[in-house]
Amino acid sequence: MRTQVAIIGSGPAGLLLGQLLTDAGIDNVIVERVSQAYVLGRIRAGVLEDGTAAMLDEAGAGARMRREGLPHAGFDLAFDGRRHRVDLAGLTGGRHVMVYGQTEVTRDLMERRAASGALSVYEAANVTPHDFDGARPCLTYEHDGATRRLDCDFIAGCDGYHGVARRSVPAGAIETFERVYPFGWLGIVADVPPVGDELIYANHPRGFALCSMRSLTRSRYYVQCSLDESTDAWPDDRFWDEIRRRLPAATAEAMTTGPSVEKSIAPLRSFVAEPLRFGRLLLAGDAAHIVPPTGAKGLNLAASDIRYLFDGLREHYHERSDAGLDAYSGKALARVWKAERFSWWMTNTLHRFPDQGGFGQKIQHAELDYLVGSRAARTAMAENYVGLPY
Ligand code: RFL
Ligand code: PHB
Repeated sequence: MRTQVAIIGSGPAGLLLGQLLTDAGIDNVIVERVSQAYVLGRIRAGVLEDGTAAMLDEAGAGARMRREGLPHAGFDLAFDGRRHRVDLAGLTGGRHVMVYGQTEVTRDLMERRAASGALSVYEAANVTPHDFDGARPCLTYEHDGATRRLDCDFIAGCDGYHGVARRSVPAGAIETFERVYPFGWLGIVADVPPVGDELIYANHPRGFALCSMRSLTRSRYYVQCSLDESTDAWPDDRFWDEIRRRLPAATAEAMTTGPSVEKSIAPLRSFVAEPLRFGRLLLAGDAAHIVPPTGAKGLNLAASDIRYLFDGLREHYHERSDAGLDAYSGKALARVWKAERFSWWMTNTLHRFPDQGGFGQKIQHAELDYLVGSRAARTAMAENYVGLPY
């Protein structure tokens, strides 16, 4: 089989790239390790920058998000028993974020792809990129008991942090940067109305807590936990008691609790691999970089990578220019590093660190106090949260 762009991974990065290419008349095939149902079962991101939302529109997959998504004009910071609003719209000239789950983004993109007739191969085992340092790369994989070969012009590695694309690059050609945080997030989904109209990010001596949502009837809540925790040790009652202890009293009292429909623990990590291009293999999204979820940037960075990568591929095929592809890695990484900085800063500002000590806590408190008291500080936070320009 032959295509122009072979895409590894059917997450948001791969699906978005695939749709933009299909709409531009550039042939592509998505090859995914797990089943479509498995991809749709993963509960992940919830906050879209306006630029990400605009890319879903551009890919013809934005209609349901515009109908059912919740535009948010601000969020609250909670500490010392009080809540303080960060007026995103007021601080950024009217910009909003869109609260709409990654599961729904993925579903909308999959439906759009199915309608446009482009091919996706699910449950492909042993996907392996070959010869991307030459002019004729290909992928091999196993599907339905047979080994298949997909010849292509380019391979897009959109296969997430644990994928095969980054690992196929010779060690000497890639440099990685990493910070692992000494805690994780224990998250639940429950079919109860969210405690507030907007998200609440809480700093508390017992650890960070986040009140988010998926809809007006479905809440998404997180608490910072240690890395050796297991969800077995967290029956719903314990979770609800813990999150309420970390919130201002009036907020805790207003919280509606109920049985969780999902519960999981995610470790927190910052990671960047450089560069993003190795001949005809191009990395995008979590395959190339990870941020801790505190700044809500992971999915949004996948989208901004795809913005630059799609523009580069379109120029290659339609304008016979490789300028965009040559600039891809540098442009994408410049934006990635700013989101890495912001996510690291939000994580440092809001979590309890085991080795923080009295000095660290005083500095953290001063940072929060400065944010509450300074419009300039809040503006810097707000412009990063709604998303830096592409
Ligand atoms: P994905 O979504 O991981 O998709 C990669 C796909 O590649 C497949 N794959 C392979 N396919 C073929 N062969 C192989 N060898 C393969 N190996 C892997 C996988 O099965 C998968 O389908 O990467 P992508 O597309 O780059 O998208 C990135 C986002 O998923 C991720 O950054 C976000 O979920 C991060 N994130 C958040 N991002 C935000 O922008 N806003 C948020 O509010 C937000 N909250 C979160 C998050 C991530 C979380 N977790 C669980 C890590 C909250 C959490 C708790
Ligand atoms: C979520 O709703 O899952 C969510 C929201 C904001 C974050 C991280 C996760 O910063």
